[in-house]
Amino acid sequence: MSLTSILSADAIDSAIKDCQAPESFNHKKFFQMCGLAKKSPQDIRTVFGILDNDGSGFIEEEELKFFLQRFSPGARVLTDKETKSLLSAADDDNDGKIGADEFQLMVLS
Ligand SMILES: [Ca+2]
Ligand SMILES: [Ca+2]
Repeated sequence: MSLTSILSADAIDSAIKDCQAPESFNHKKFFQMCGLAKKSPQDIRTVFGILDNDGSGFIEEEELKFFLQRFSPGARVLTDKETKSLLSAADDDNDGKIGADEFQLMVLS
């Protein structure tokens, strides 16, 4: 399963291009632009599974750093600041990682 089976490659491209400059990543805008915000809960859960690269059931900080590269292999890594702000946007229970439900809430918020 790859992200392009859920999201259009063009939409992913535009979303990645929009945040090419370091510190310009905005998760709300990104999820809108790549089309994820309009997907079904099931699709969002599948995307969560892809972002959880090691299959731990959570997206950890280390995986978040490479968040954009899961969407497009040539994309940049997130800066430490962007990684932390993305984590805190989703991490409602403050355990330092993003669970499937937390991810869903963030994408749909
Ligand atoms: Ca993980
Ligand atoms: Ca959490």
